Amino acid sequence: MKSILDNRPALKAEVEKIAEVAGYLWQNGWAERNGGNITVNVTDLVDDEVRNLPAISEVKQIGITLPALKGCYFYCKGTGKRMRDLARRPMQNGSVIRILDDCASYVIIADEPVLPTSELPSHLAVHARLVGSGSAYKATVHTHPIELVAMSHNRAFLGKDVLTDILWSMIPETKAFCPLGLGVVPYTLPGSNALAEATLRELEDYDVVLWEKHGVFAKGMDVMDAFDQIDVLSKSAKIYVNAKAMGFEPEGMSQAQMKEMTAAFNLPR
Ligand code: 2HA
Ligand code: ZN
Repeated sequence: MKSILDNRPALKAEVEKIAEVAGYLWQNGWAERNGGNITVNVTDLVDDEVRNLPAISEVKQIGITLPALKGCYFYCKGTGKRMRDLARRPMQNGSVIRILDDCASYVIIADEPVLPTSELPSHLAVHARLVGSGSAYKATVHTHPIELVAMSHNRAFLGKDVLTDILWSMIPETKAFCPLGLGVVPYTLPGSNALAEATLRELEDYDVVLWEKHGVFAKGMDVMDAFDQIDVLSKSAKIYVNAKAMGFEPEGMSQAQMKEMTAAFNLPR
């Protein structure tokens, strides 16, 4: 079957990266059933032929108007689709959409009319903020990492940067590779505008945001970068959980050792 990926190595490589990450999300146990979402801004990877491709869906309303996204193209996981299926067949479990000139609607252009994720408005709102601010970030990932979600059930962890400090102190790499830490959004209905708004606010200060009792939402330069940041935070959470399971409170690196990391790796704080 003909695919938009044929003879477009850059776009094909990007979609293959998305499929690879979808496999990691499933293998990690973070993506039960249709859990989680991936959207990637692929505007820079499409050519004039793609820009002229006809729509293969009717015009769909986004639900919000996002002027920054006029004429942009996104790969989006399909609504109700499973990460474990997307890992093997990305163009049958996701699709490429074009944002129309009214900036409030879109059409699907390839490969099949797979309807995008129900979280499309919140993902696109984040992309609009990124494009509008001239950011090089192109990918957003939402998933359900077990230990991080478990930690969000403890109210004592939900204060500003309480979890950031615990997770950074479990292993030096976490601070180096997730240098902004972990933002927290109090429990909010999935798919709601309120959740999108709160996520946008936290993403001003963080690359990864924990949705209380639900999951994480990350932005990254590409889908692998977003995944890596979630993965290092999850690793720290696993170390914390393992220490607790052995029956003790983990000591954590000292404040002096954390400061030493900041200086040695030239970290923001
Ligand atoms: O799309 O995980 O929170 C599936 C989800 C929504
Ligand atoms: Zn979710």
